[in-house]
Amino acid sequence: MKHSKLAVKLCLQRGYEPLPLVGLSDRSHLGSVRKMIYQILMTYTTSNPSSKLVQSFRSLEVDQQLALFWFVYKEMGNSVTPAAPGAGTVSTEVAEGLFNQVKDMSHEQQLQIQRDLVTGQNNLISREYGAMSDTTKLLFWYRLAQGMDSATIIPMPPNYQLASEADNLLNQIKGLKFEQQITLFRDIVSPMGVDPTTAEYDESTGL
Ligand code: 45D
Repeated sequence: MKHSKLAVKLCLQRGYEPLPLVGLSDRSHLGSVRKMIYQILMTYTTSNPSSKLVQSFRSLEVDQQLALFWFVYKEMGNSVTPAAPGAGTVSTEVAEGLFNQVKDMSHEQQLQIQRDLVTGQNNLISREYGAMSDTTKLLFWYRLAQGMDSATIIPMPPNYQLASEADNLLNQIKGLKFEQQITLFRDIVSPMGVDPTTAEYDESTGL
């Protein structure tokens, strides 16, 4: 009894709702706690608008993913400023270094390398990409899109039209709040490329 009073006090001190106060007083309630956690997780993963959109995005063909991402960039316009303060985990130099490697390639290679990133082909660029933080990945894609604007990176063909599925997705993305959009883009770019810490040895490339 003394024990649980102490527990309540400690919880309150740390700003947590003590279990006894929400009606969960002893170990026999552990099952209910697990059930609650499970329900919360399930609600999150099935009703989180971003996670459904991520899945839809990934189910598009690679060129449609690239094209859609381009239109997203166009929509975002000036709302993104890479110099934004509080860009804690972003490494501008790392993003720039990888961008410069792509910039030096031919237009055809630039397109191929972006397709490879999307599909997770094992090559040096993909591995360097996979070693970057999610925010740095975002910045890298942002730099590529800027490069397309100035034609240092292969530009979009003029009058390119999105397929209806991708266009539908674009409209859903437009309807998200800014923070939700950023979360979505992070979730999209995060698994692209190859994570060098977990990738299996590839005999054909020796990577
Ligand atoms: O010929 O916290 C097709 C930071 C086929 C700051 C093609 C940030 C036909 C820190 C495939 C269509 C700024 C990093 C050609 C946050 C054909 C921070 C080619 C936020 C040529 C939050 C298509 C950053 C191609 C954000 C090559 C929000 C398409 C960044 C390429 C957002 C498309 C970045 C590209 C976005 C799209 C980048 C490169 C939305 C890039 C989009």
